[in-house]
Amino acid sequence: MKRWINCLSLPLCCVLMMPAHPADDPYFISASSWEQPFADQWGLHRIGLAPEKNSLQKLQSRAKHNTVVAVIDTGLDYFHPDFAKDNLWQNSDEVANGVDDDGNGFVDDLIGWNFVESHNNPWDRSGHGTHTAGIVAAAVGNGEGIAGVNPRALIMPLKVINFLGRGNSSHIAEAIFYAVNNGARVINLSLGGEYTTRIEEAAINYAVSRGVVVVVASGNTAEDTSNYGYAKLPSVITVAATDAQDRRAKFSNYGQDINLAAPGMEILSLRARRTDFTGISTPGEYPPGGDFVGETNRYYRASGTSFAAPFVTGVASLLFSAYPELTAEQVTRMLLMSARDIETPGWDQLSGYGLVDAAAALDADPDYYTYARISAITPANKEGALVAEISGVADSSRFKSYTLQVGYGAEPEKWQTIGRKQREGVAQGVLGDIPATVFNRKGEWTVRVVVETRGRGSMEARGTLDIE
Ligand SMILES: [Ca+2]
Ligand SMILES: [Ca+2]
Ligand SMILES: [Ca+2]
Ligand SMILES: [Ca+2]
Repeated sequence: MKRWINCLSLPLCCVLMMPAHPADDPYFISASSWEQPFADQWGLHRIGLAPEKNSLQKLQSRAKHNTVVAVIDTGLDYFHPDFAKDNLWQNSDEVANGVDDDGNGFVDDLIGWNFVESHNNPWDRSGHGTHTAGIVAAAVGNGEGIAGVNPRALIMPLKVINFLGRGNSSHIAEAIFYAVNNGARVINLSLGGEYTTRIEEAAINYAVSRGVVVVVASGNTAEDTSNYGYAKLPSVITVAATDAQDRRAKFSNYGQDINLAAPGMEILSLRARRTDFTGISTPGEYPPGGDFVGETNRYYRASGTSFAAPFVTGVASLLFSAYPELTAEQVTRMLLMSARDIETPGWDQLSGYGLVDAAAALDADPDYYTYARISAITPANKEGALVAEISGVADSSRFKSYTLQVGYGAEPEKWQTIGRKQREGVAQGVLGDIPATVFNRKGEWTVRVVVETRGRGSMEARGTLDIE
């Protein structure tokens, strides 16, 4: 089956001039380089790695250990001037001698693998993989270009997508197995497609069973993720895209599978030599070179959930680099529970638990969780009465109680509590029934579950239904 990359191009809007500052990574503090009305690295700033109060330096200095991050994509321009050799994974058990020294099934796999052409050079001829990798691990404080999220990330480039933006599922599965077996702790999959094959699902299950965090892009077709590739798999972290106002990007896929959101509009990162990948997704209307940035054209701006996922990948790897003893489950909890709530209160279908926050994630309690979700509202007949059966999640490591409430309209001013406080959590299942008689007006109603915790406040989630 075919897969493609999750990017698209968007026109720029208006102009805002900001004063230029001298700095180590010039784009980290500059703005309007392509006449956009926001900072050049706005995405990094919005996830808590900002120039103010040296937050980038303070937070990144907590990363003291290397973390291997597999970027399963179009490859990597590992000679880019803003990509340090120290950030490239090296297979220390392999030498260039035509022999598979470490017996892992790949001859001379010194820095990764090219699954498309079956050789050891994962060079990027499209640019998508280099852009993705740059968000995670562009060199920080080197007087050049941009800053990446985690200066201690080691990028393992695994090339599965060709220069036309196409790849196949067996190569992707092989690359996932390779990543897990060769030390990756985080896998970034900024790839899309309509469904997943058995072999890909097996590969992802293997990665998760081995304690690897798998981060995937939710997709750019503005549709429900239940129809969309890896995004719908329960064991991965599915990432939606936001814009510079912390709103969900219009193209970003949504649904029950969304776990987190991250910046994904007009993201500045590294441009691989001789590449211009936006033209692949928007032929005809795209002027060649229209997304190049900088006098040397070595930087590139692009939009898509492809570039939201690597922010989450970067923060996941930053957590491992700060605390290498963490498990994948703990890292996932820290990411979700520390996310900044956006869109409707609590978990929602557009942004999951919210916008990833590097600063809050680093200080999160690895063992704390509170999950609140409404996954379905179904009419049912119980003991002769019509009810709305509410399914979802109401669970916490510090669980106290939960209640179901209803209100009229999309954003109710008043809430009516249904039944009594429930003293037992629900990991996934029926939260309760609401008698149909409660819905005494036509129109949209909102149902919410509110989980009360011991000492950590409350968490809510909402669902809506139409009464005709
Ligand atoms: Ca080998
Ligand atoms: Ca060798
Ligand atoms: Ca740099
Ligand atoms: Ca929300």
